[in-house]
Amino acid sequence: MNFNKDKLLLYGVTDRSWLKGDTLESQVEKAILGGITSIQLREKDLDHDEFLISAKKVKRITDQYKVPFIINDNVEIALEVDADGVHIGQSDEDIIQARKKLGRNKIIGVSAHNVLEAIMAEENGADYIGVGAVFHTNTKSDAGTVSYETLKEICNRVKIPVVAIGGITRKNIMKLSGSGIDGVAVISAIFGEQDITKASQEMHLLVRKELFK
Ligand code: TZP
Ligand code: MG
Repeated sequence: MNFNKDKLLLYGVTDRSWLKGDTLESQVEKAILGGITSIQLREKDLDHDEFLISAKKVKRITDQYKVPFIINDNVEIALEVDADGVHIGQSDEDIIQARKKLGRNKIIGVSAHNVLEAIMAEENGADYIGVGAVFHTNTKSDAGTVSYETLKEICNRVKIPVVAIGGITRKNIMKLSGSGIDGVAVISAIFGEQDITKASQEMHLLVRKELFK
């Protein structure tokens, strides 16, 4: 996988609670057609075998469109399906262990909520950092909020790419302009929409406009 920061521009994160009778892989395809540049499979309620089945189905789509495929919080699943990488939470041990298991060629993303966590993640070998929640979100009940100032400082202090996450919509994305982020990660503003392709298309145009002006 030819991964670089451009692939983080519009990072879709899946959520089964928005399926409404559709399949996850079909939703992912719709989001890709609209312009998401990476996808993270986030499965919070599946056991190992179910997660594996889901990952294989989604990977068929991401392979077809050559979109980077990241697994949330599960190095074993990432290895089993040969995903492009993993996204993990706050544990230094995790990053180092994950790197040992995945090797140099896989992507490791790490969540950070402050400057120190971001610097530590970079030192421990993360490839990118996810910072949030930058706005209020109903998607993750335990997500604390990170201020614009902190987001900006993180972007200044680390060399690896930074994506913002949490409550980002087409209406508030412009508030992230000038922070230095490389992209945004989004669940509900894409997968919670009636027309997923249209939502990601509009979001893609807005991210480009707001982040690079
Ligand atoms: N981590 C911090 S906020 C969040 C995660 C996974 C939820 C993002 O979802 P939404 O719907 O884009 O606010
Ligand atoms: Mg930076």
